[in-house]
Amino acid sequence: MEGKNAEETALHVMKGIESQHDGMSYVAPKKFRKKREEPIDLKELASEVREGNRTSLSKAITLIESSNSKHKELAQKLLQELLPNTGNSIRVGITGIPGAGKSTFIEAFGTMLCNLGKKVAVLAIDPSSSLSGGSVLGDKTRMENLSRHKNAFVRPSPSAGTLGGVHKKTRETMLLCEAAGYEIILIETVGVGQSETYVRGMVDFFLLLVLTGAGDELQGLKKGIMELADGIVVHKADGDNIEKAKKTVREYKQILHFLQPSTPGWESQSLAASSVDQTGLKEVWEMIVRFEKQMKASGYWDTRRHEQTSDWFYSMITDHLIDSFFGNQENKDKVKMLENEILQGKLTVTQGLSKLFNE
Ligand SMILES: Nc1nc2c(ncn2[C@@H]2O[C@H](COP(=O)(O)OP(=O)(O)OP(=O)(O)O)[C@@H](O)[C@H]2O)c(=O)[nH]1
Ligand SMILES: [Mg+2]
Repeated sequence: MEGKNAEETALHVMKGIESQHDGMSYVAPKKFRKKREEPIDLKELASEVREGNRTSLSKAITLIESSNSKHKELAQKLLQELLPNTGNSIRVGITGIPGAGKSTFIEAFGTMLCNLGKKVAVLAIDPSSSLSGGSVLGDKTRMENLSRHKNAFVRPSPSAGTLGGVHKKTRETMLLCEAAGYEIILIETVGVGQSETYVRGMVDFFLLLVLTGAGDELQGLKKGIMELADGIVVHKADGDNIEKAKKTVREYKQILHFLQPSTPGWESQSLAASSVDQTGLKEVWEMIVRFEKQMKASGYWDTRRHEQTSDWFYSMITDHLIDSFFGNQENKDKVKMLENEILQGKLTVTQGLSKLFNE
């Protein structure tokens, strides 16, 4: 509901009375609202986005996030208009378990980059938000300084939808931010489930934040995630934790040596940093710059981006086919019926499939 209102406010001019309260009865404000939709001038909106107007950028993102079919169509036209202005950023994904300090890191790292004169946009993918009502950037307070910086743009994650849907919107939001001149896009994602794979599929550099004392865990669970990372930051390397962090960095270095690199031609690095003490942040940036240089020189930068766009297209085709198949009641009924026959042992699964598609 909240999201919807925000959407309306950003896209329409609301006319009328907010609420009426005469002390005796309360009249729902909606009845009195006459929605007047201001026609959106796409060319104008596009040029404002290109000029880096933040209000217009927010408006454009709201359009992208809208599920209204008219908005969807407009959003795609806007994106098409802006496509020539996209692609000129370094896209960095940042992951780590809850509490690893991702938001705090982005605030400190982003502020440092902004102070270097870079334009930084922060986005988030939060698969849990639609379930728990929480949001990666819901605790926006931690990014208060960064959001106030003139070179920064902080956008909380869309609050609803499947992970697939959120990831699609984040990609398009990223393109809009590029068109608005943002040179570095930081995407925060919680280190659980599928979201890392999604984010790996849309960024150039993938950064994993870990904590000290990971020891045994290194052998098991995290291998998959570690193989997605181009850099591993042992975070909160401050106070009593500094020595332990150095030791953990050495451990990660040894392990990374044996793992498949996430990016061909790049040996994934490990280093220590503290967002509280603001140490190691410059080194993280230098690592990313080195990565960009090497990958552009080898040609892999463009290769990966092309692959990512193709993968995106194919995954959208799959999503579309699934949606249109299950969106059809006749298909749903037939599936249910065949499922029952399968469960009763009358049909094999393969036979059920053949019957479904009349093959
Ligand atoms: N000592 C120390 N504490 C830190 C540092 N960075 C973050 N923290 C603390 O770690 C806690 C978690 O920080 P967040 O930035 O919210 O972590 P997160 O990874 O974004 O968490 P989720 O969004 O819930 O996944 C907070 O209490 C921070 O104050 C750091 O560099 N040093
Ligand atoms: Mg966070």
